[in-house]
Amino acid sequence: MPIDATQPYDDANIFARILRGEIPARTVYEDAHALAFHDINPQAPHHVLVIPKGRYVSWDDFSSRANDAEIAGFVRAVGAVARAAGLVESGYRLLANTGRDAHQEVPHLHVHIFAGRPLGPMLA
Ligand code: DGP
Repeated sequence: MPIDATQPYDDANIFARILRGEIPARTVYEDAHALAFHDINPQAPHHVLVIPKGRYVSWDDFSSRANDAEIAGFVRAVGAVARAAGLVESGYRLLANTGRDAHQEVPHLHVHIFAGRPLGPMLA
């Protein structure tokens, strides 16, 4: 079910539980601002999710409420995850589904990294 991007943060959401170590994930990167792990239902040969450690429902919530250090740290983490996976030369796609029409399902901001094959001109 798609979520409402304006809903309050729910500490029981699945990515909050992964952050707290209550649910396992195939982690590929972690720093002070972000955690990255493989998507459970990969849509490309390489499909990783990067999430901020702060309690943000969506891209809208994050971009309006996070402080500059959190935003810079998260953006740098997304780049670092892609570089560490060796994706820069072949290329990769970033996606942050936000709210109902984008079919955001998990109410904790996540950026998808897709790579590993030609992805075509657009996902929409
Ligand atoms: P979105 O539609 O943008 O909200 O994508 C949510 C993604 O989260 C979807 O590709 C599947 C993934 N996902 C859902 N539950 C879990 C989980 O428990 N573990 C992992 N690793 N990924 C999950």
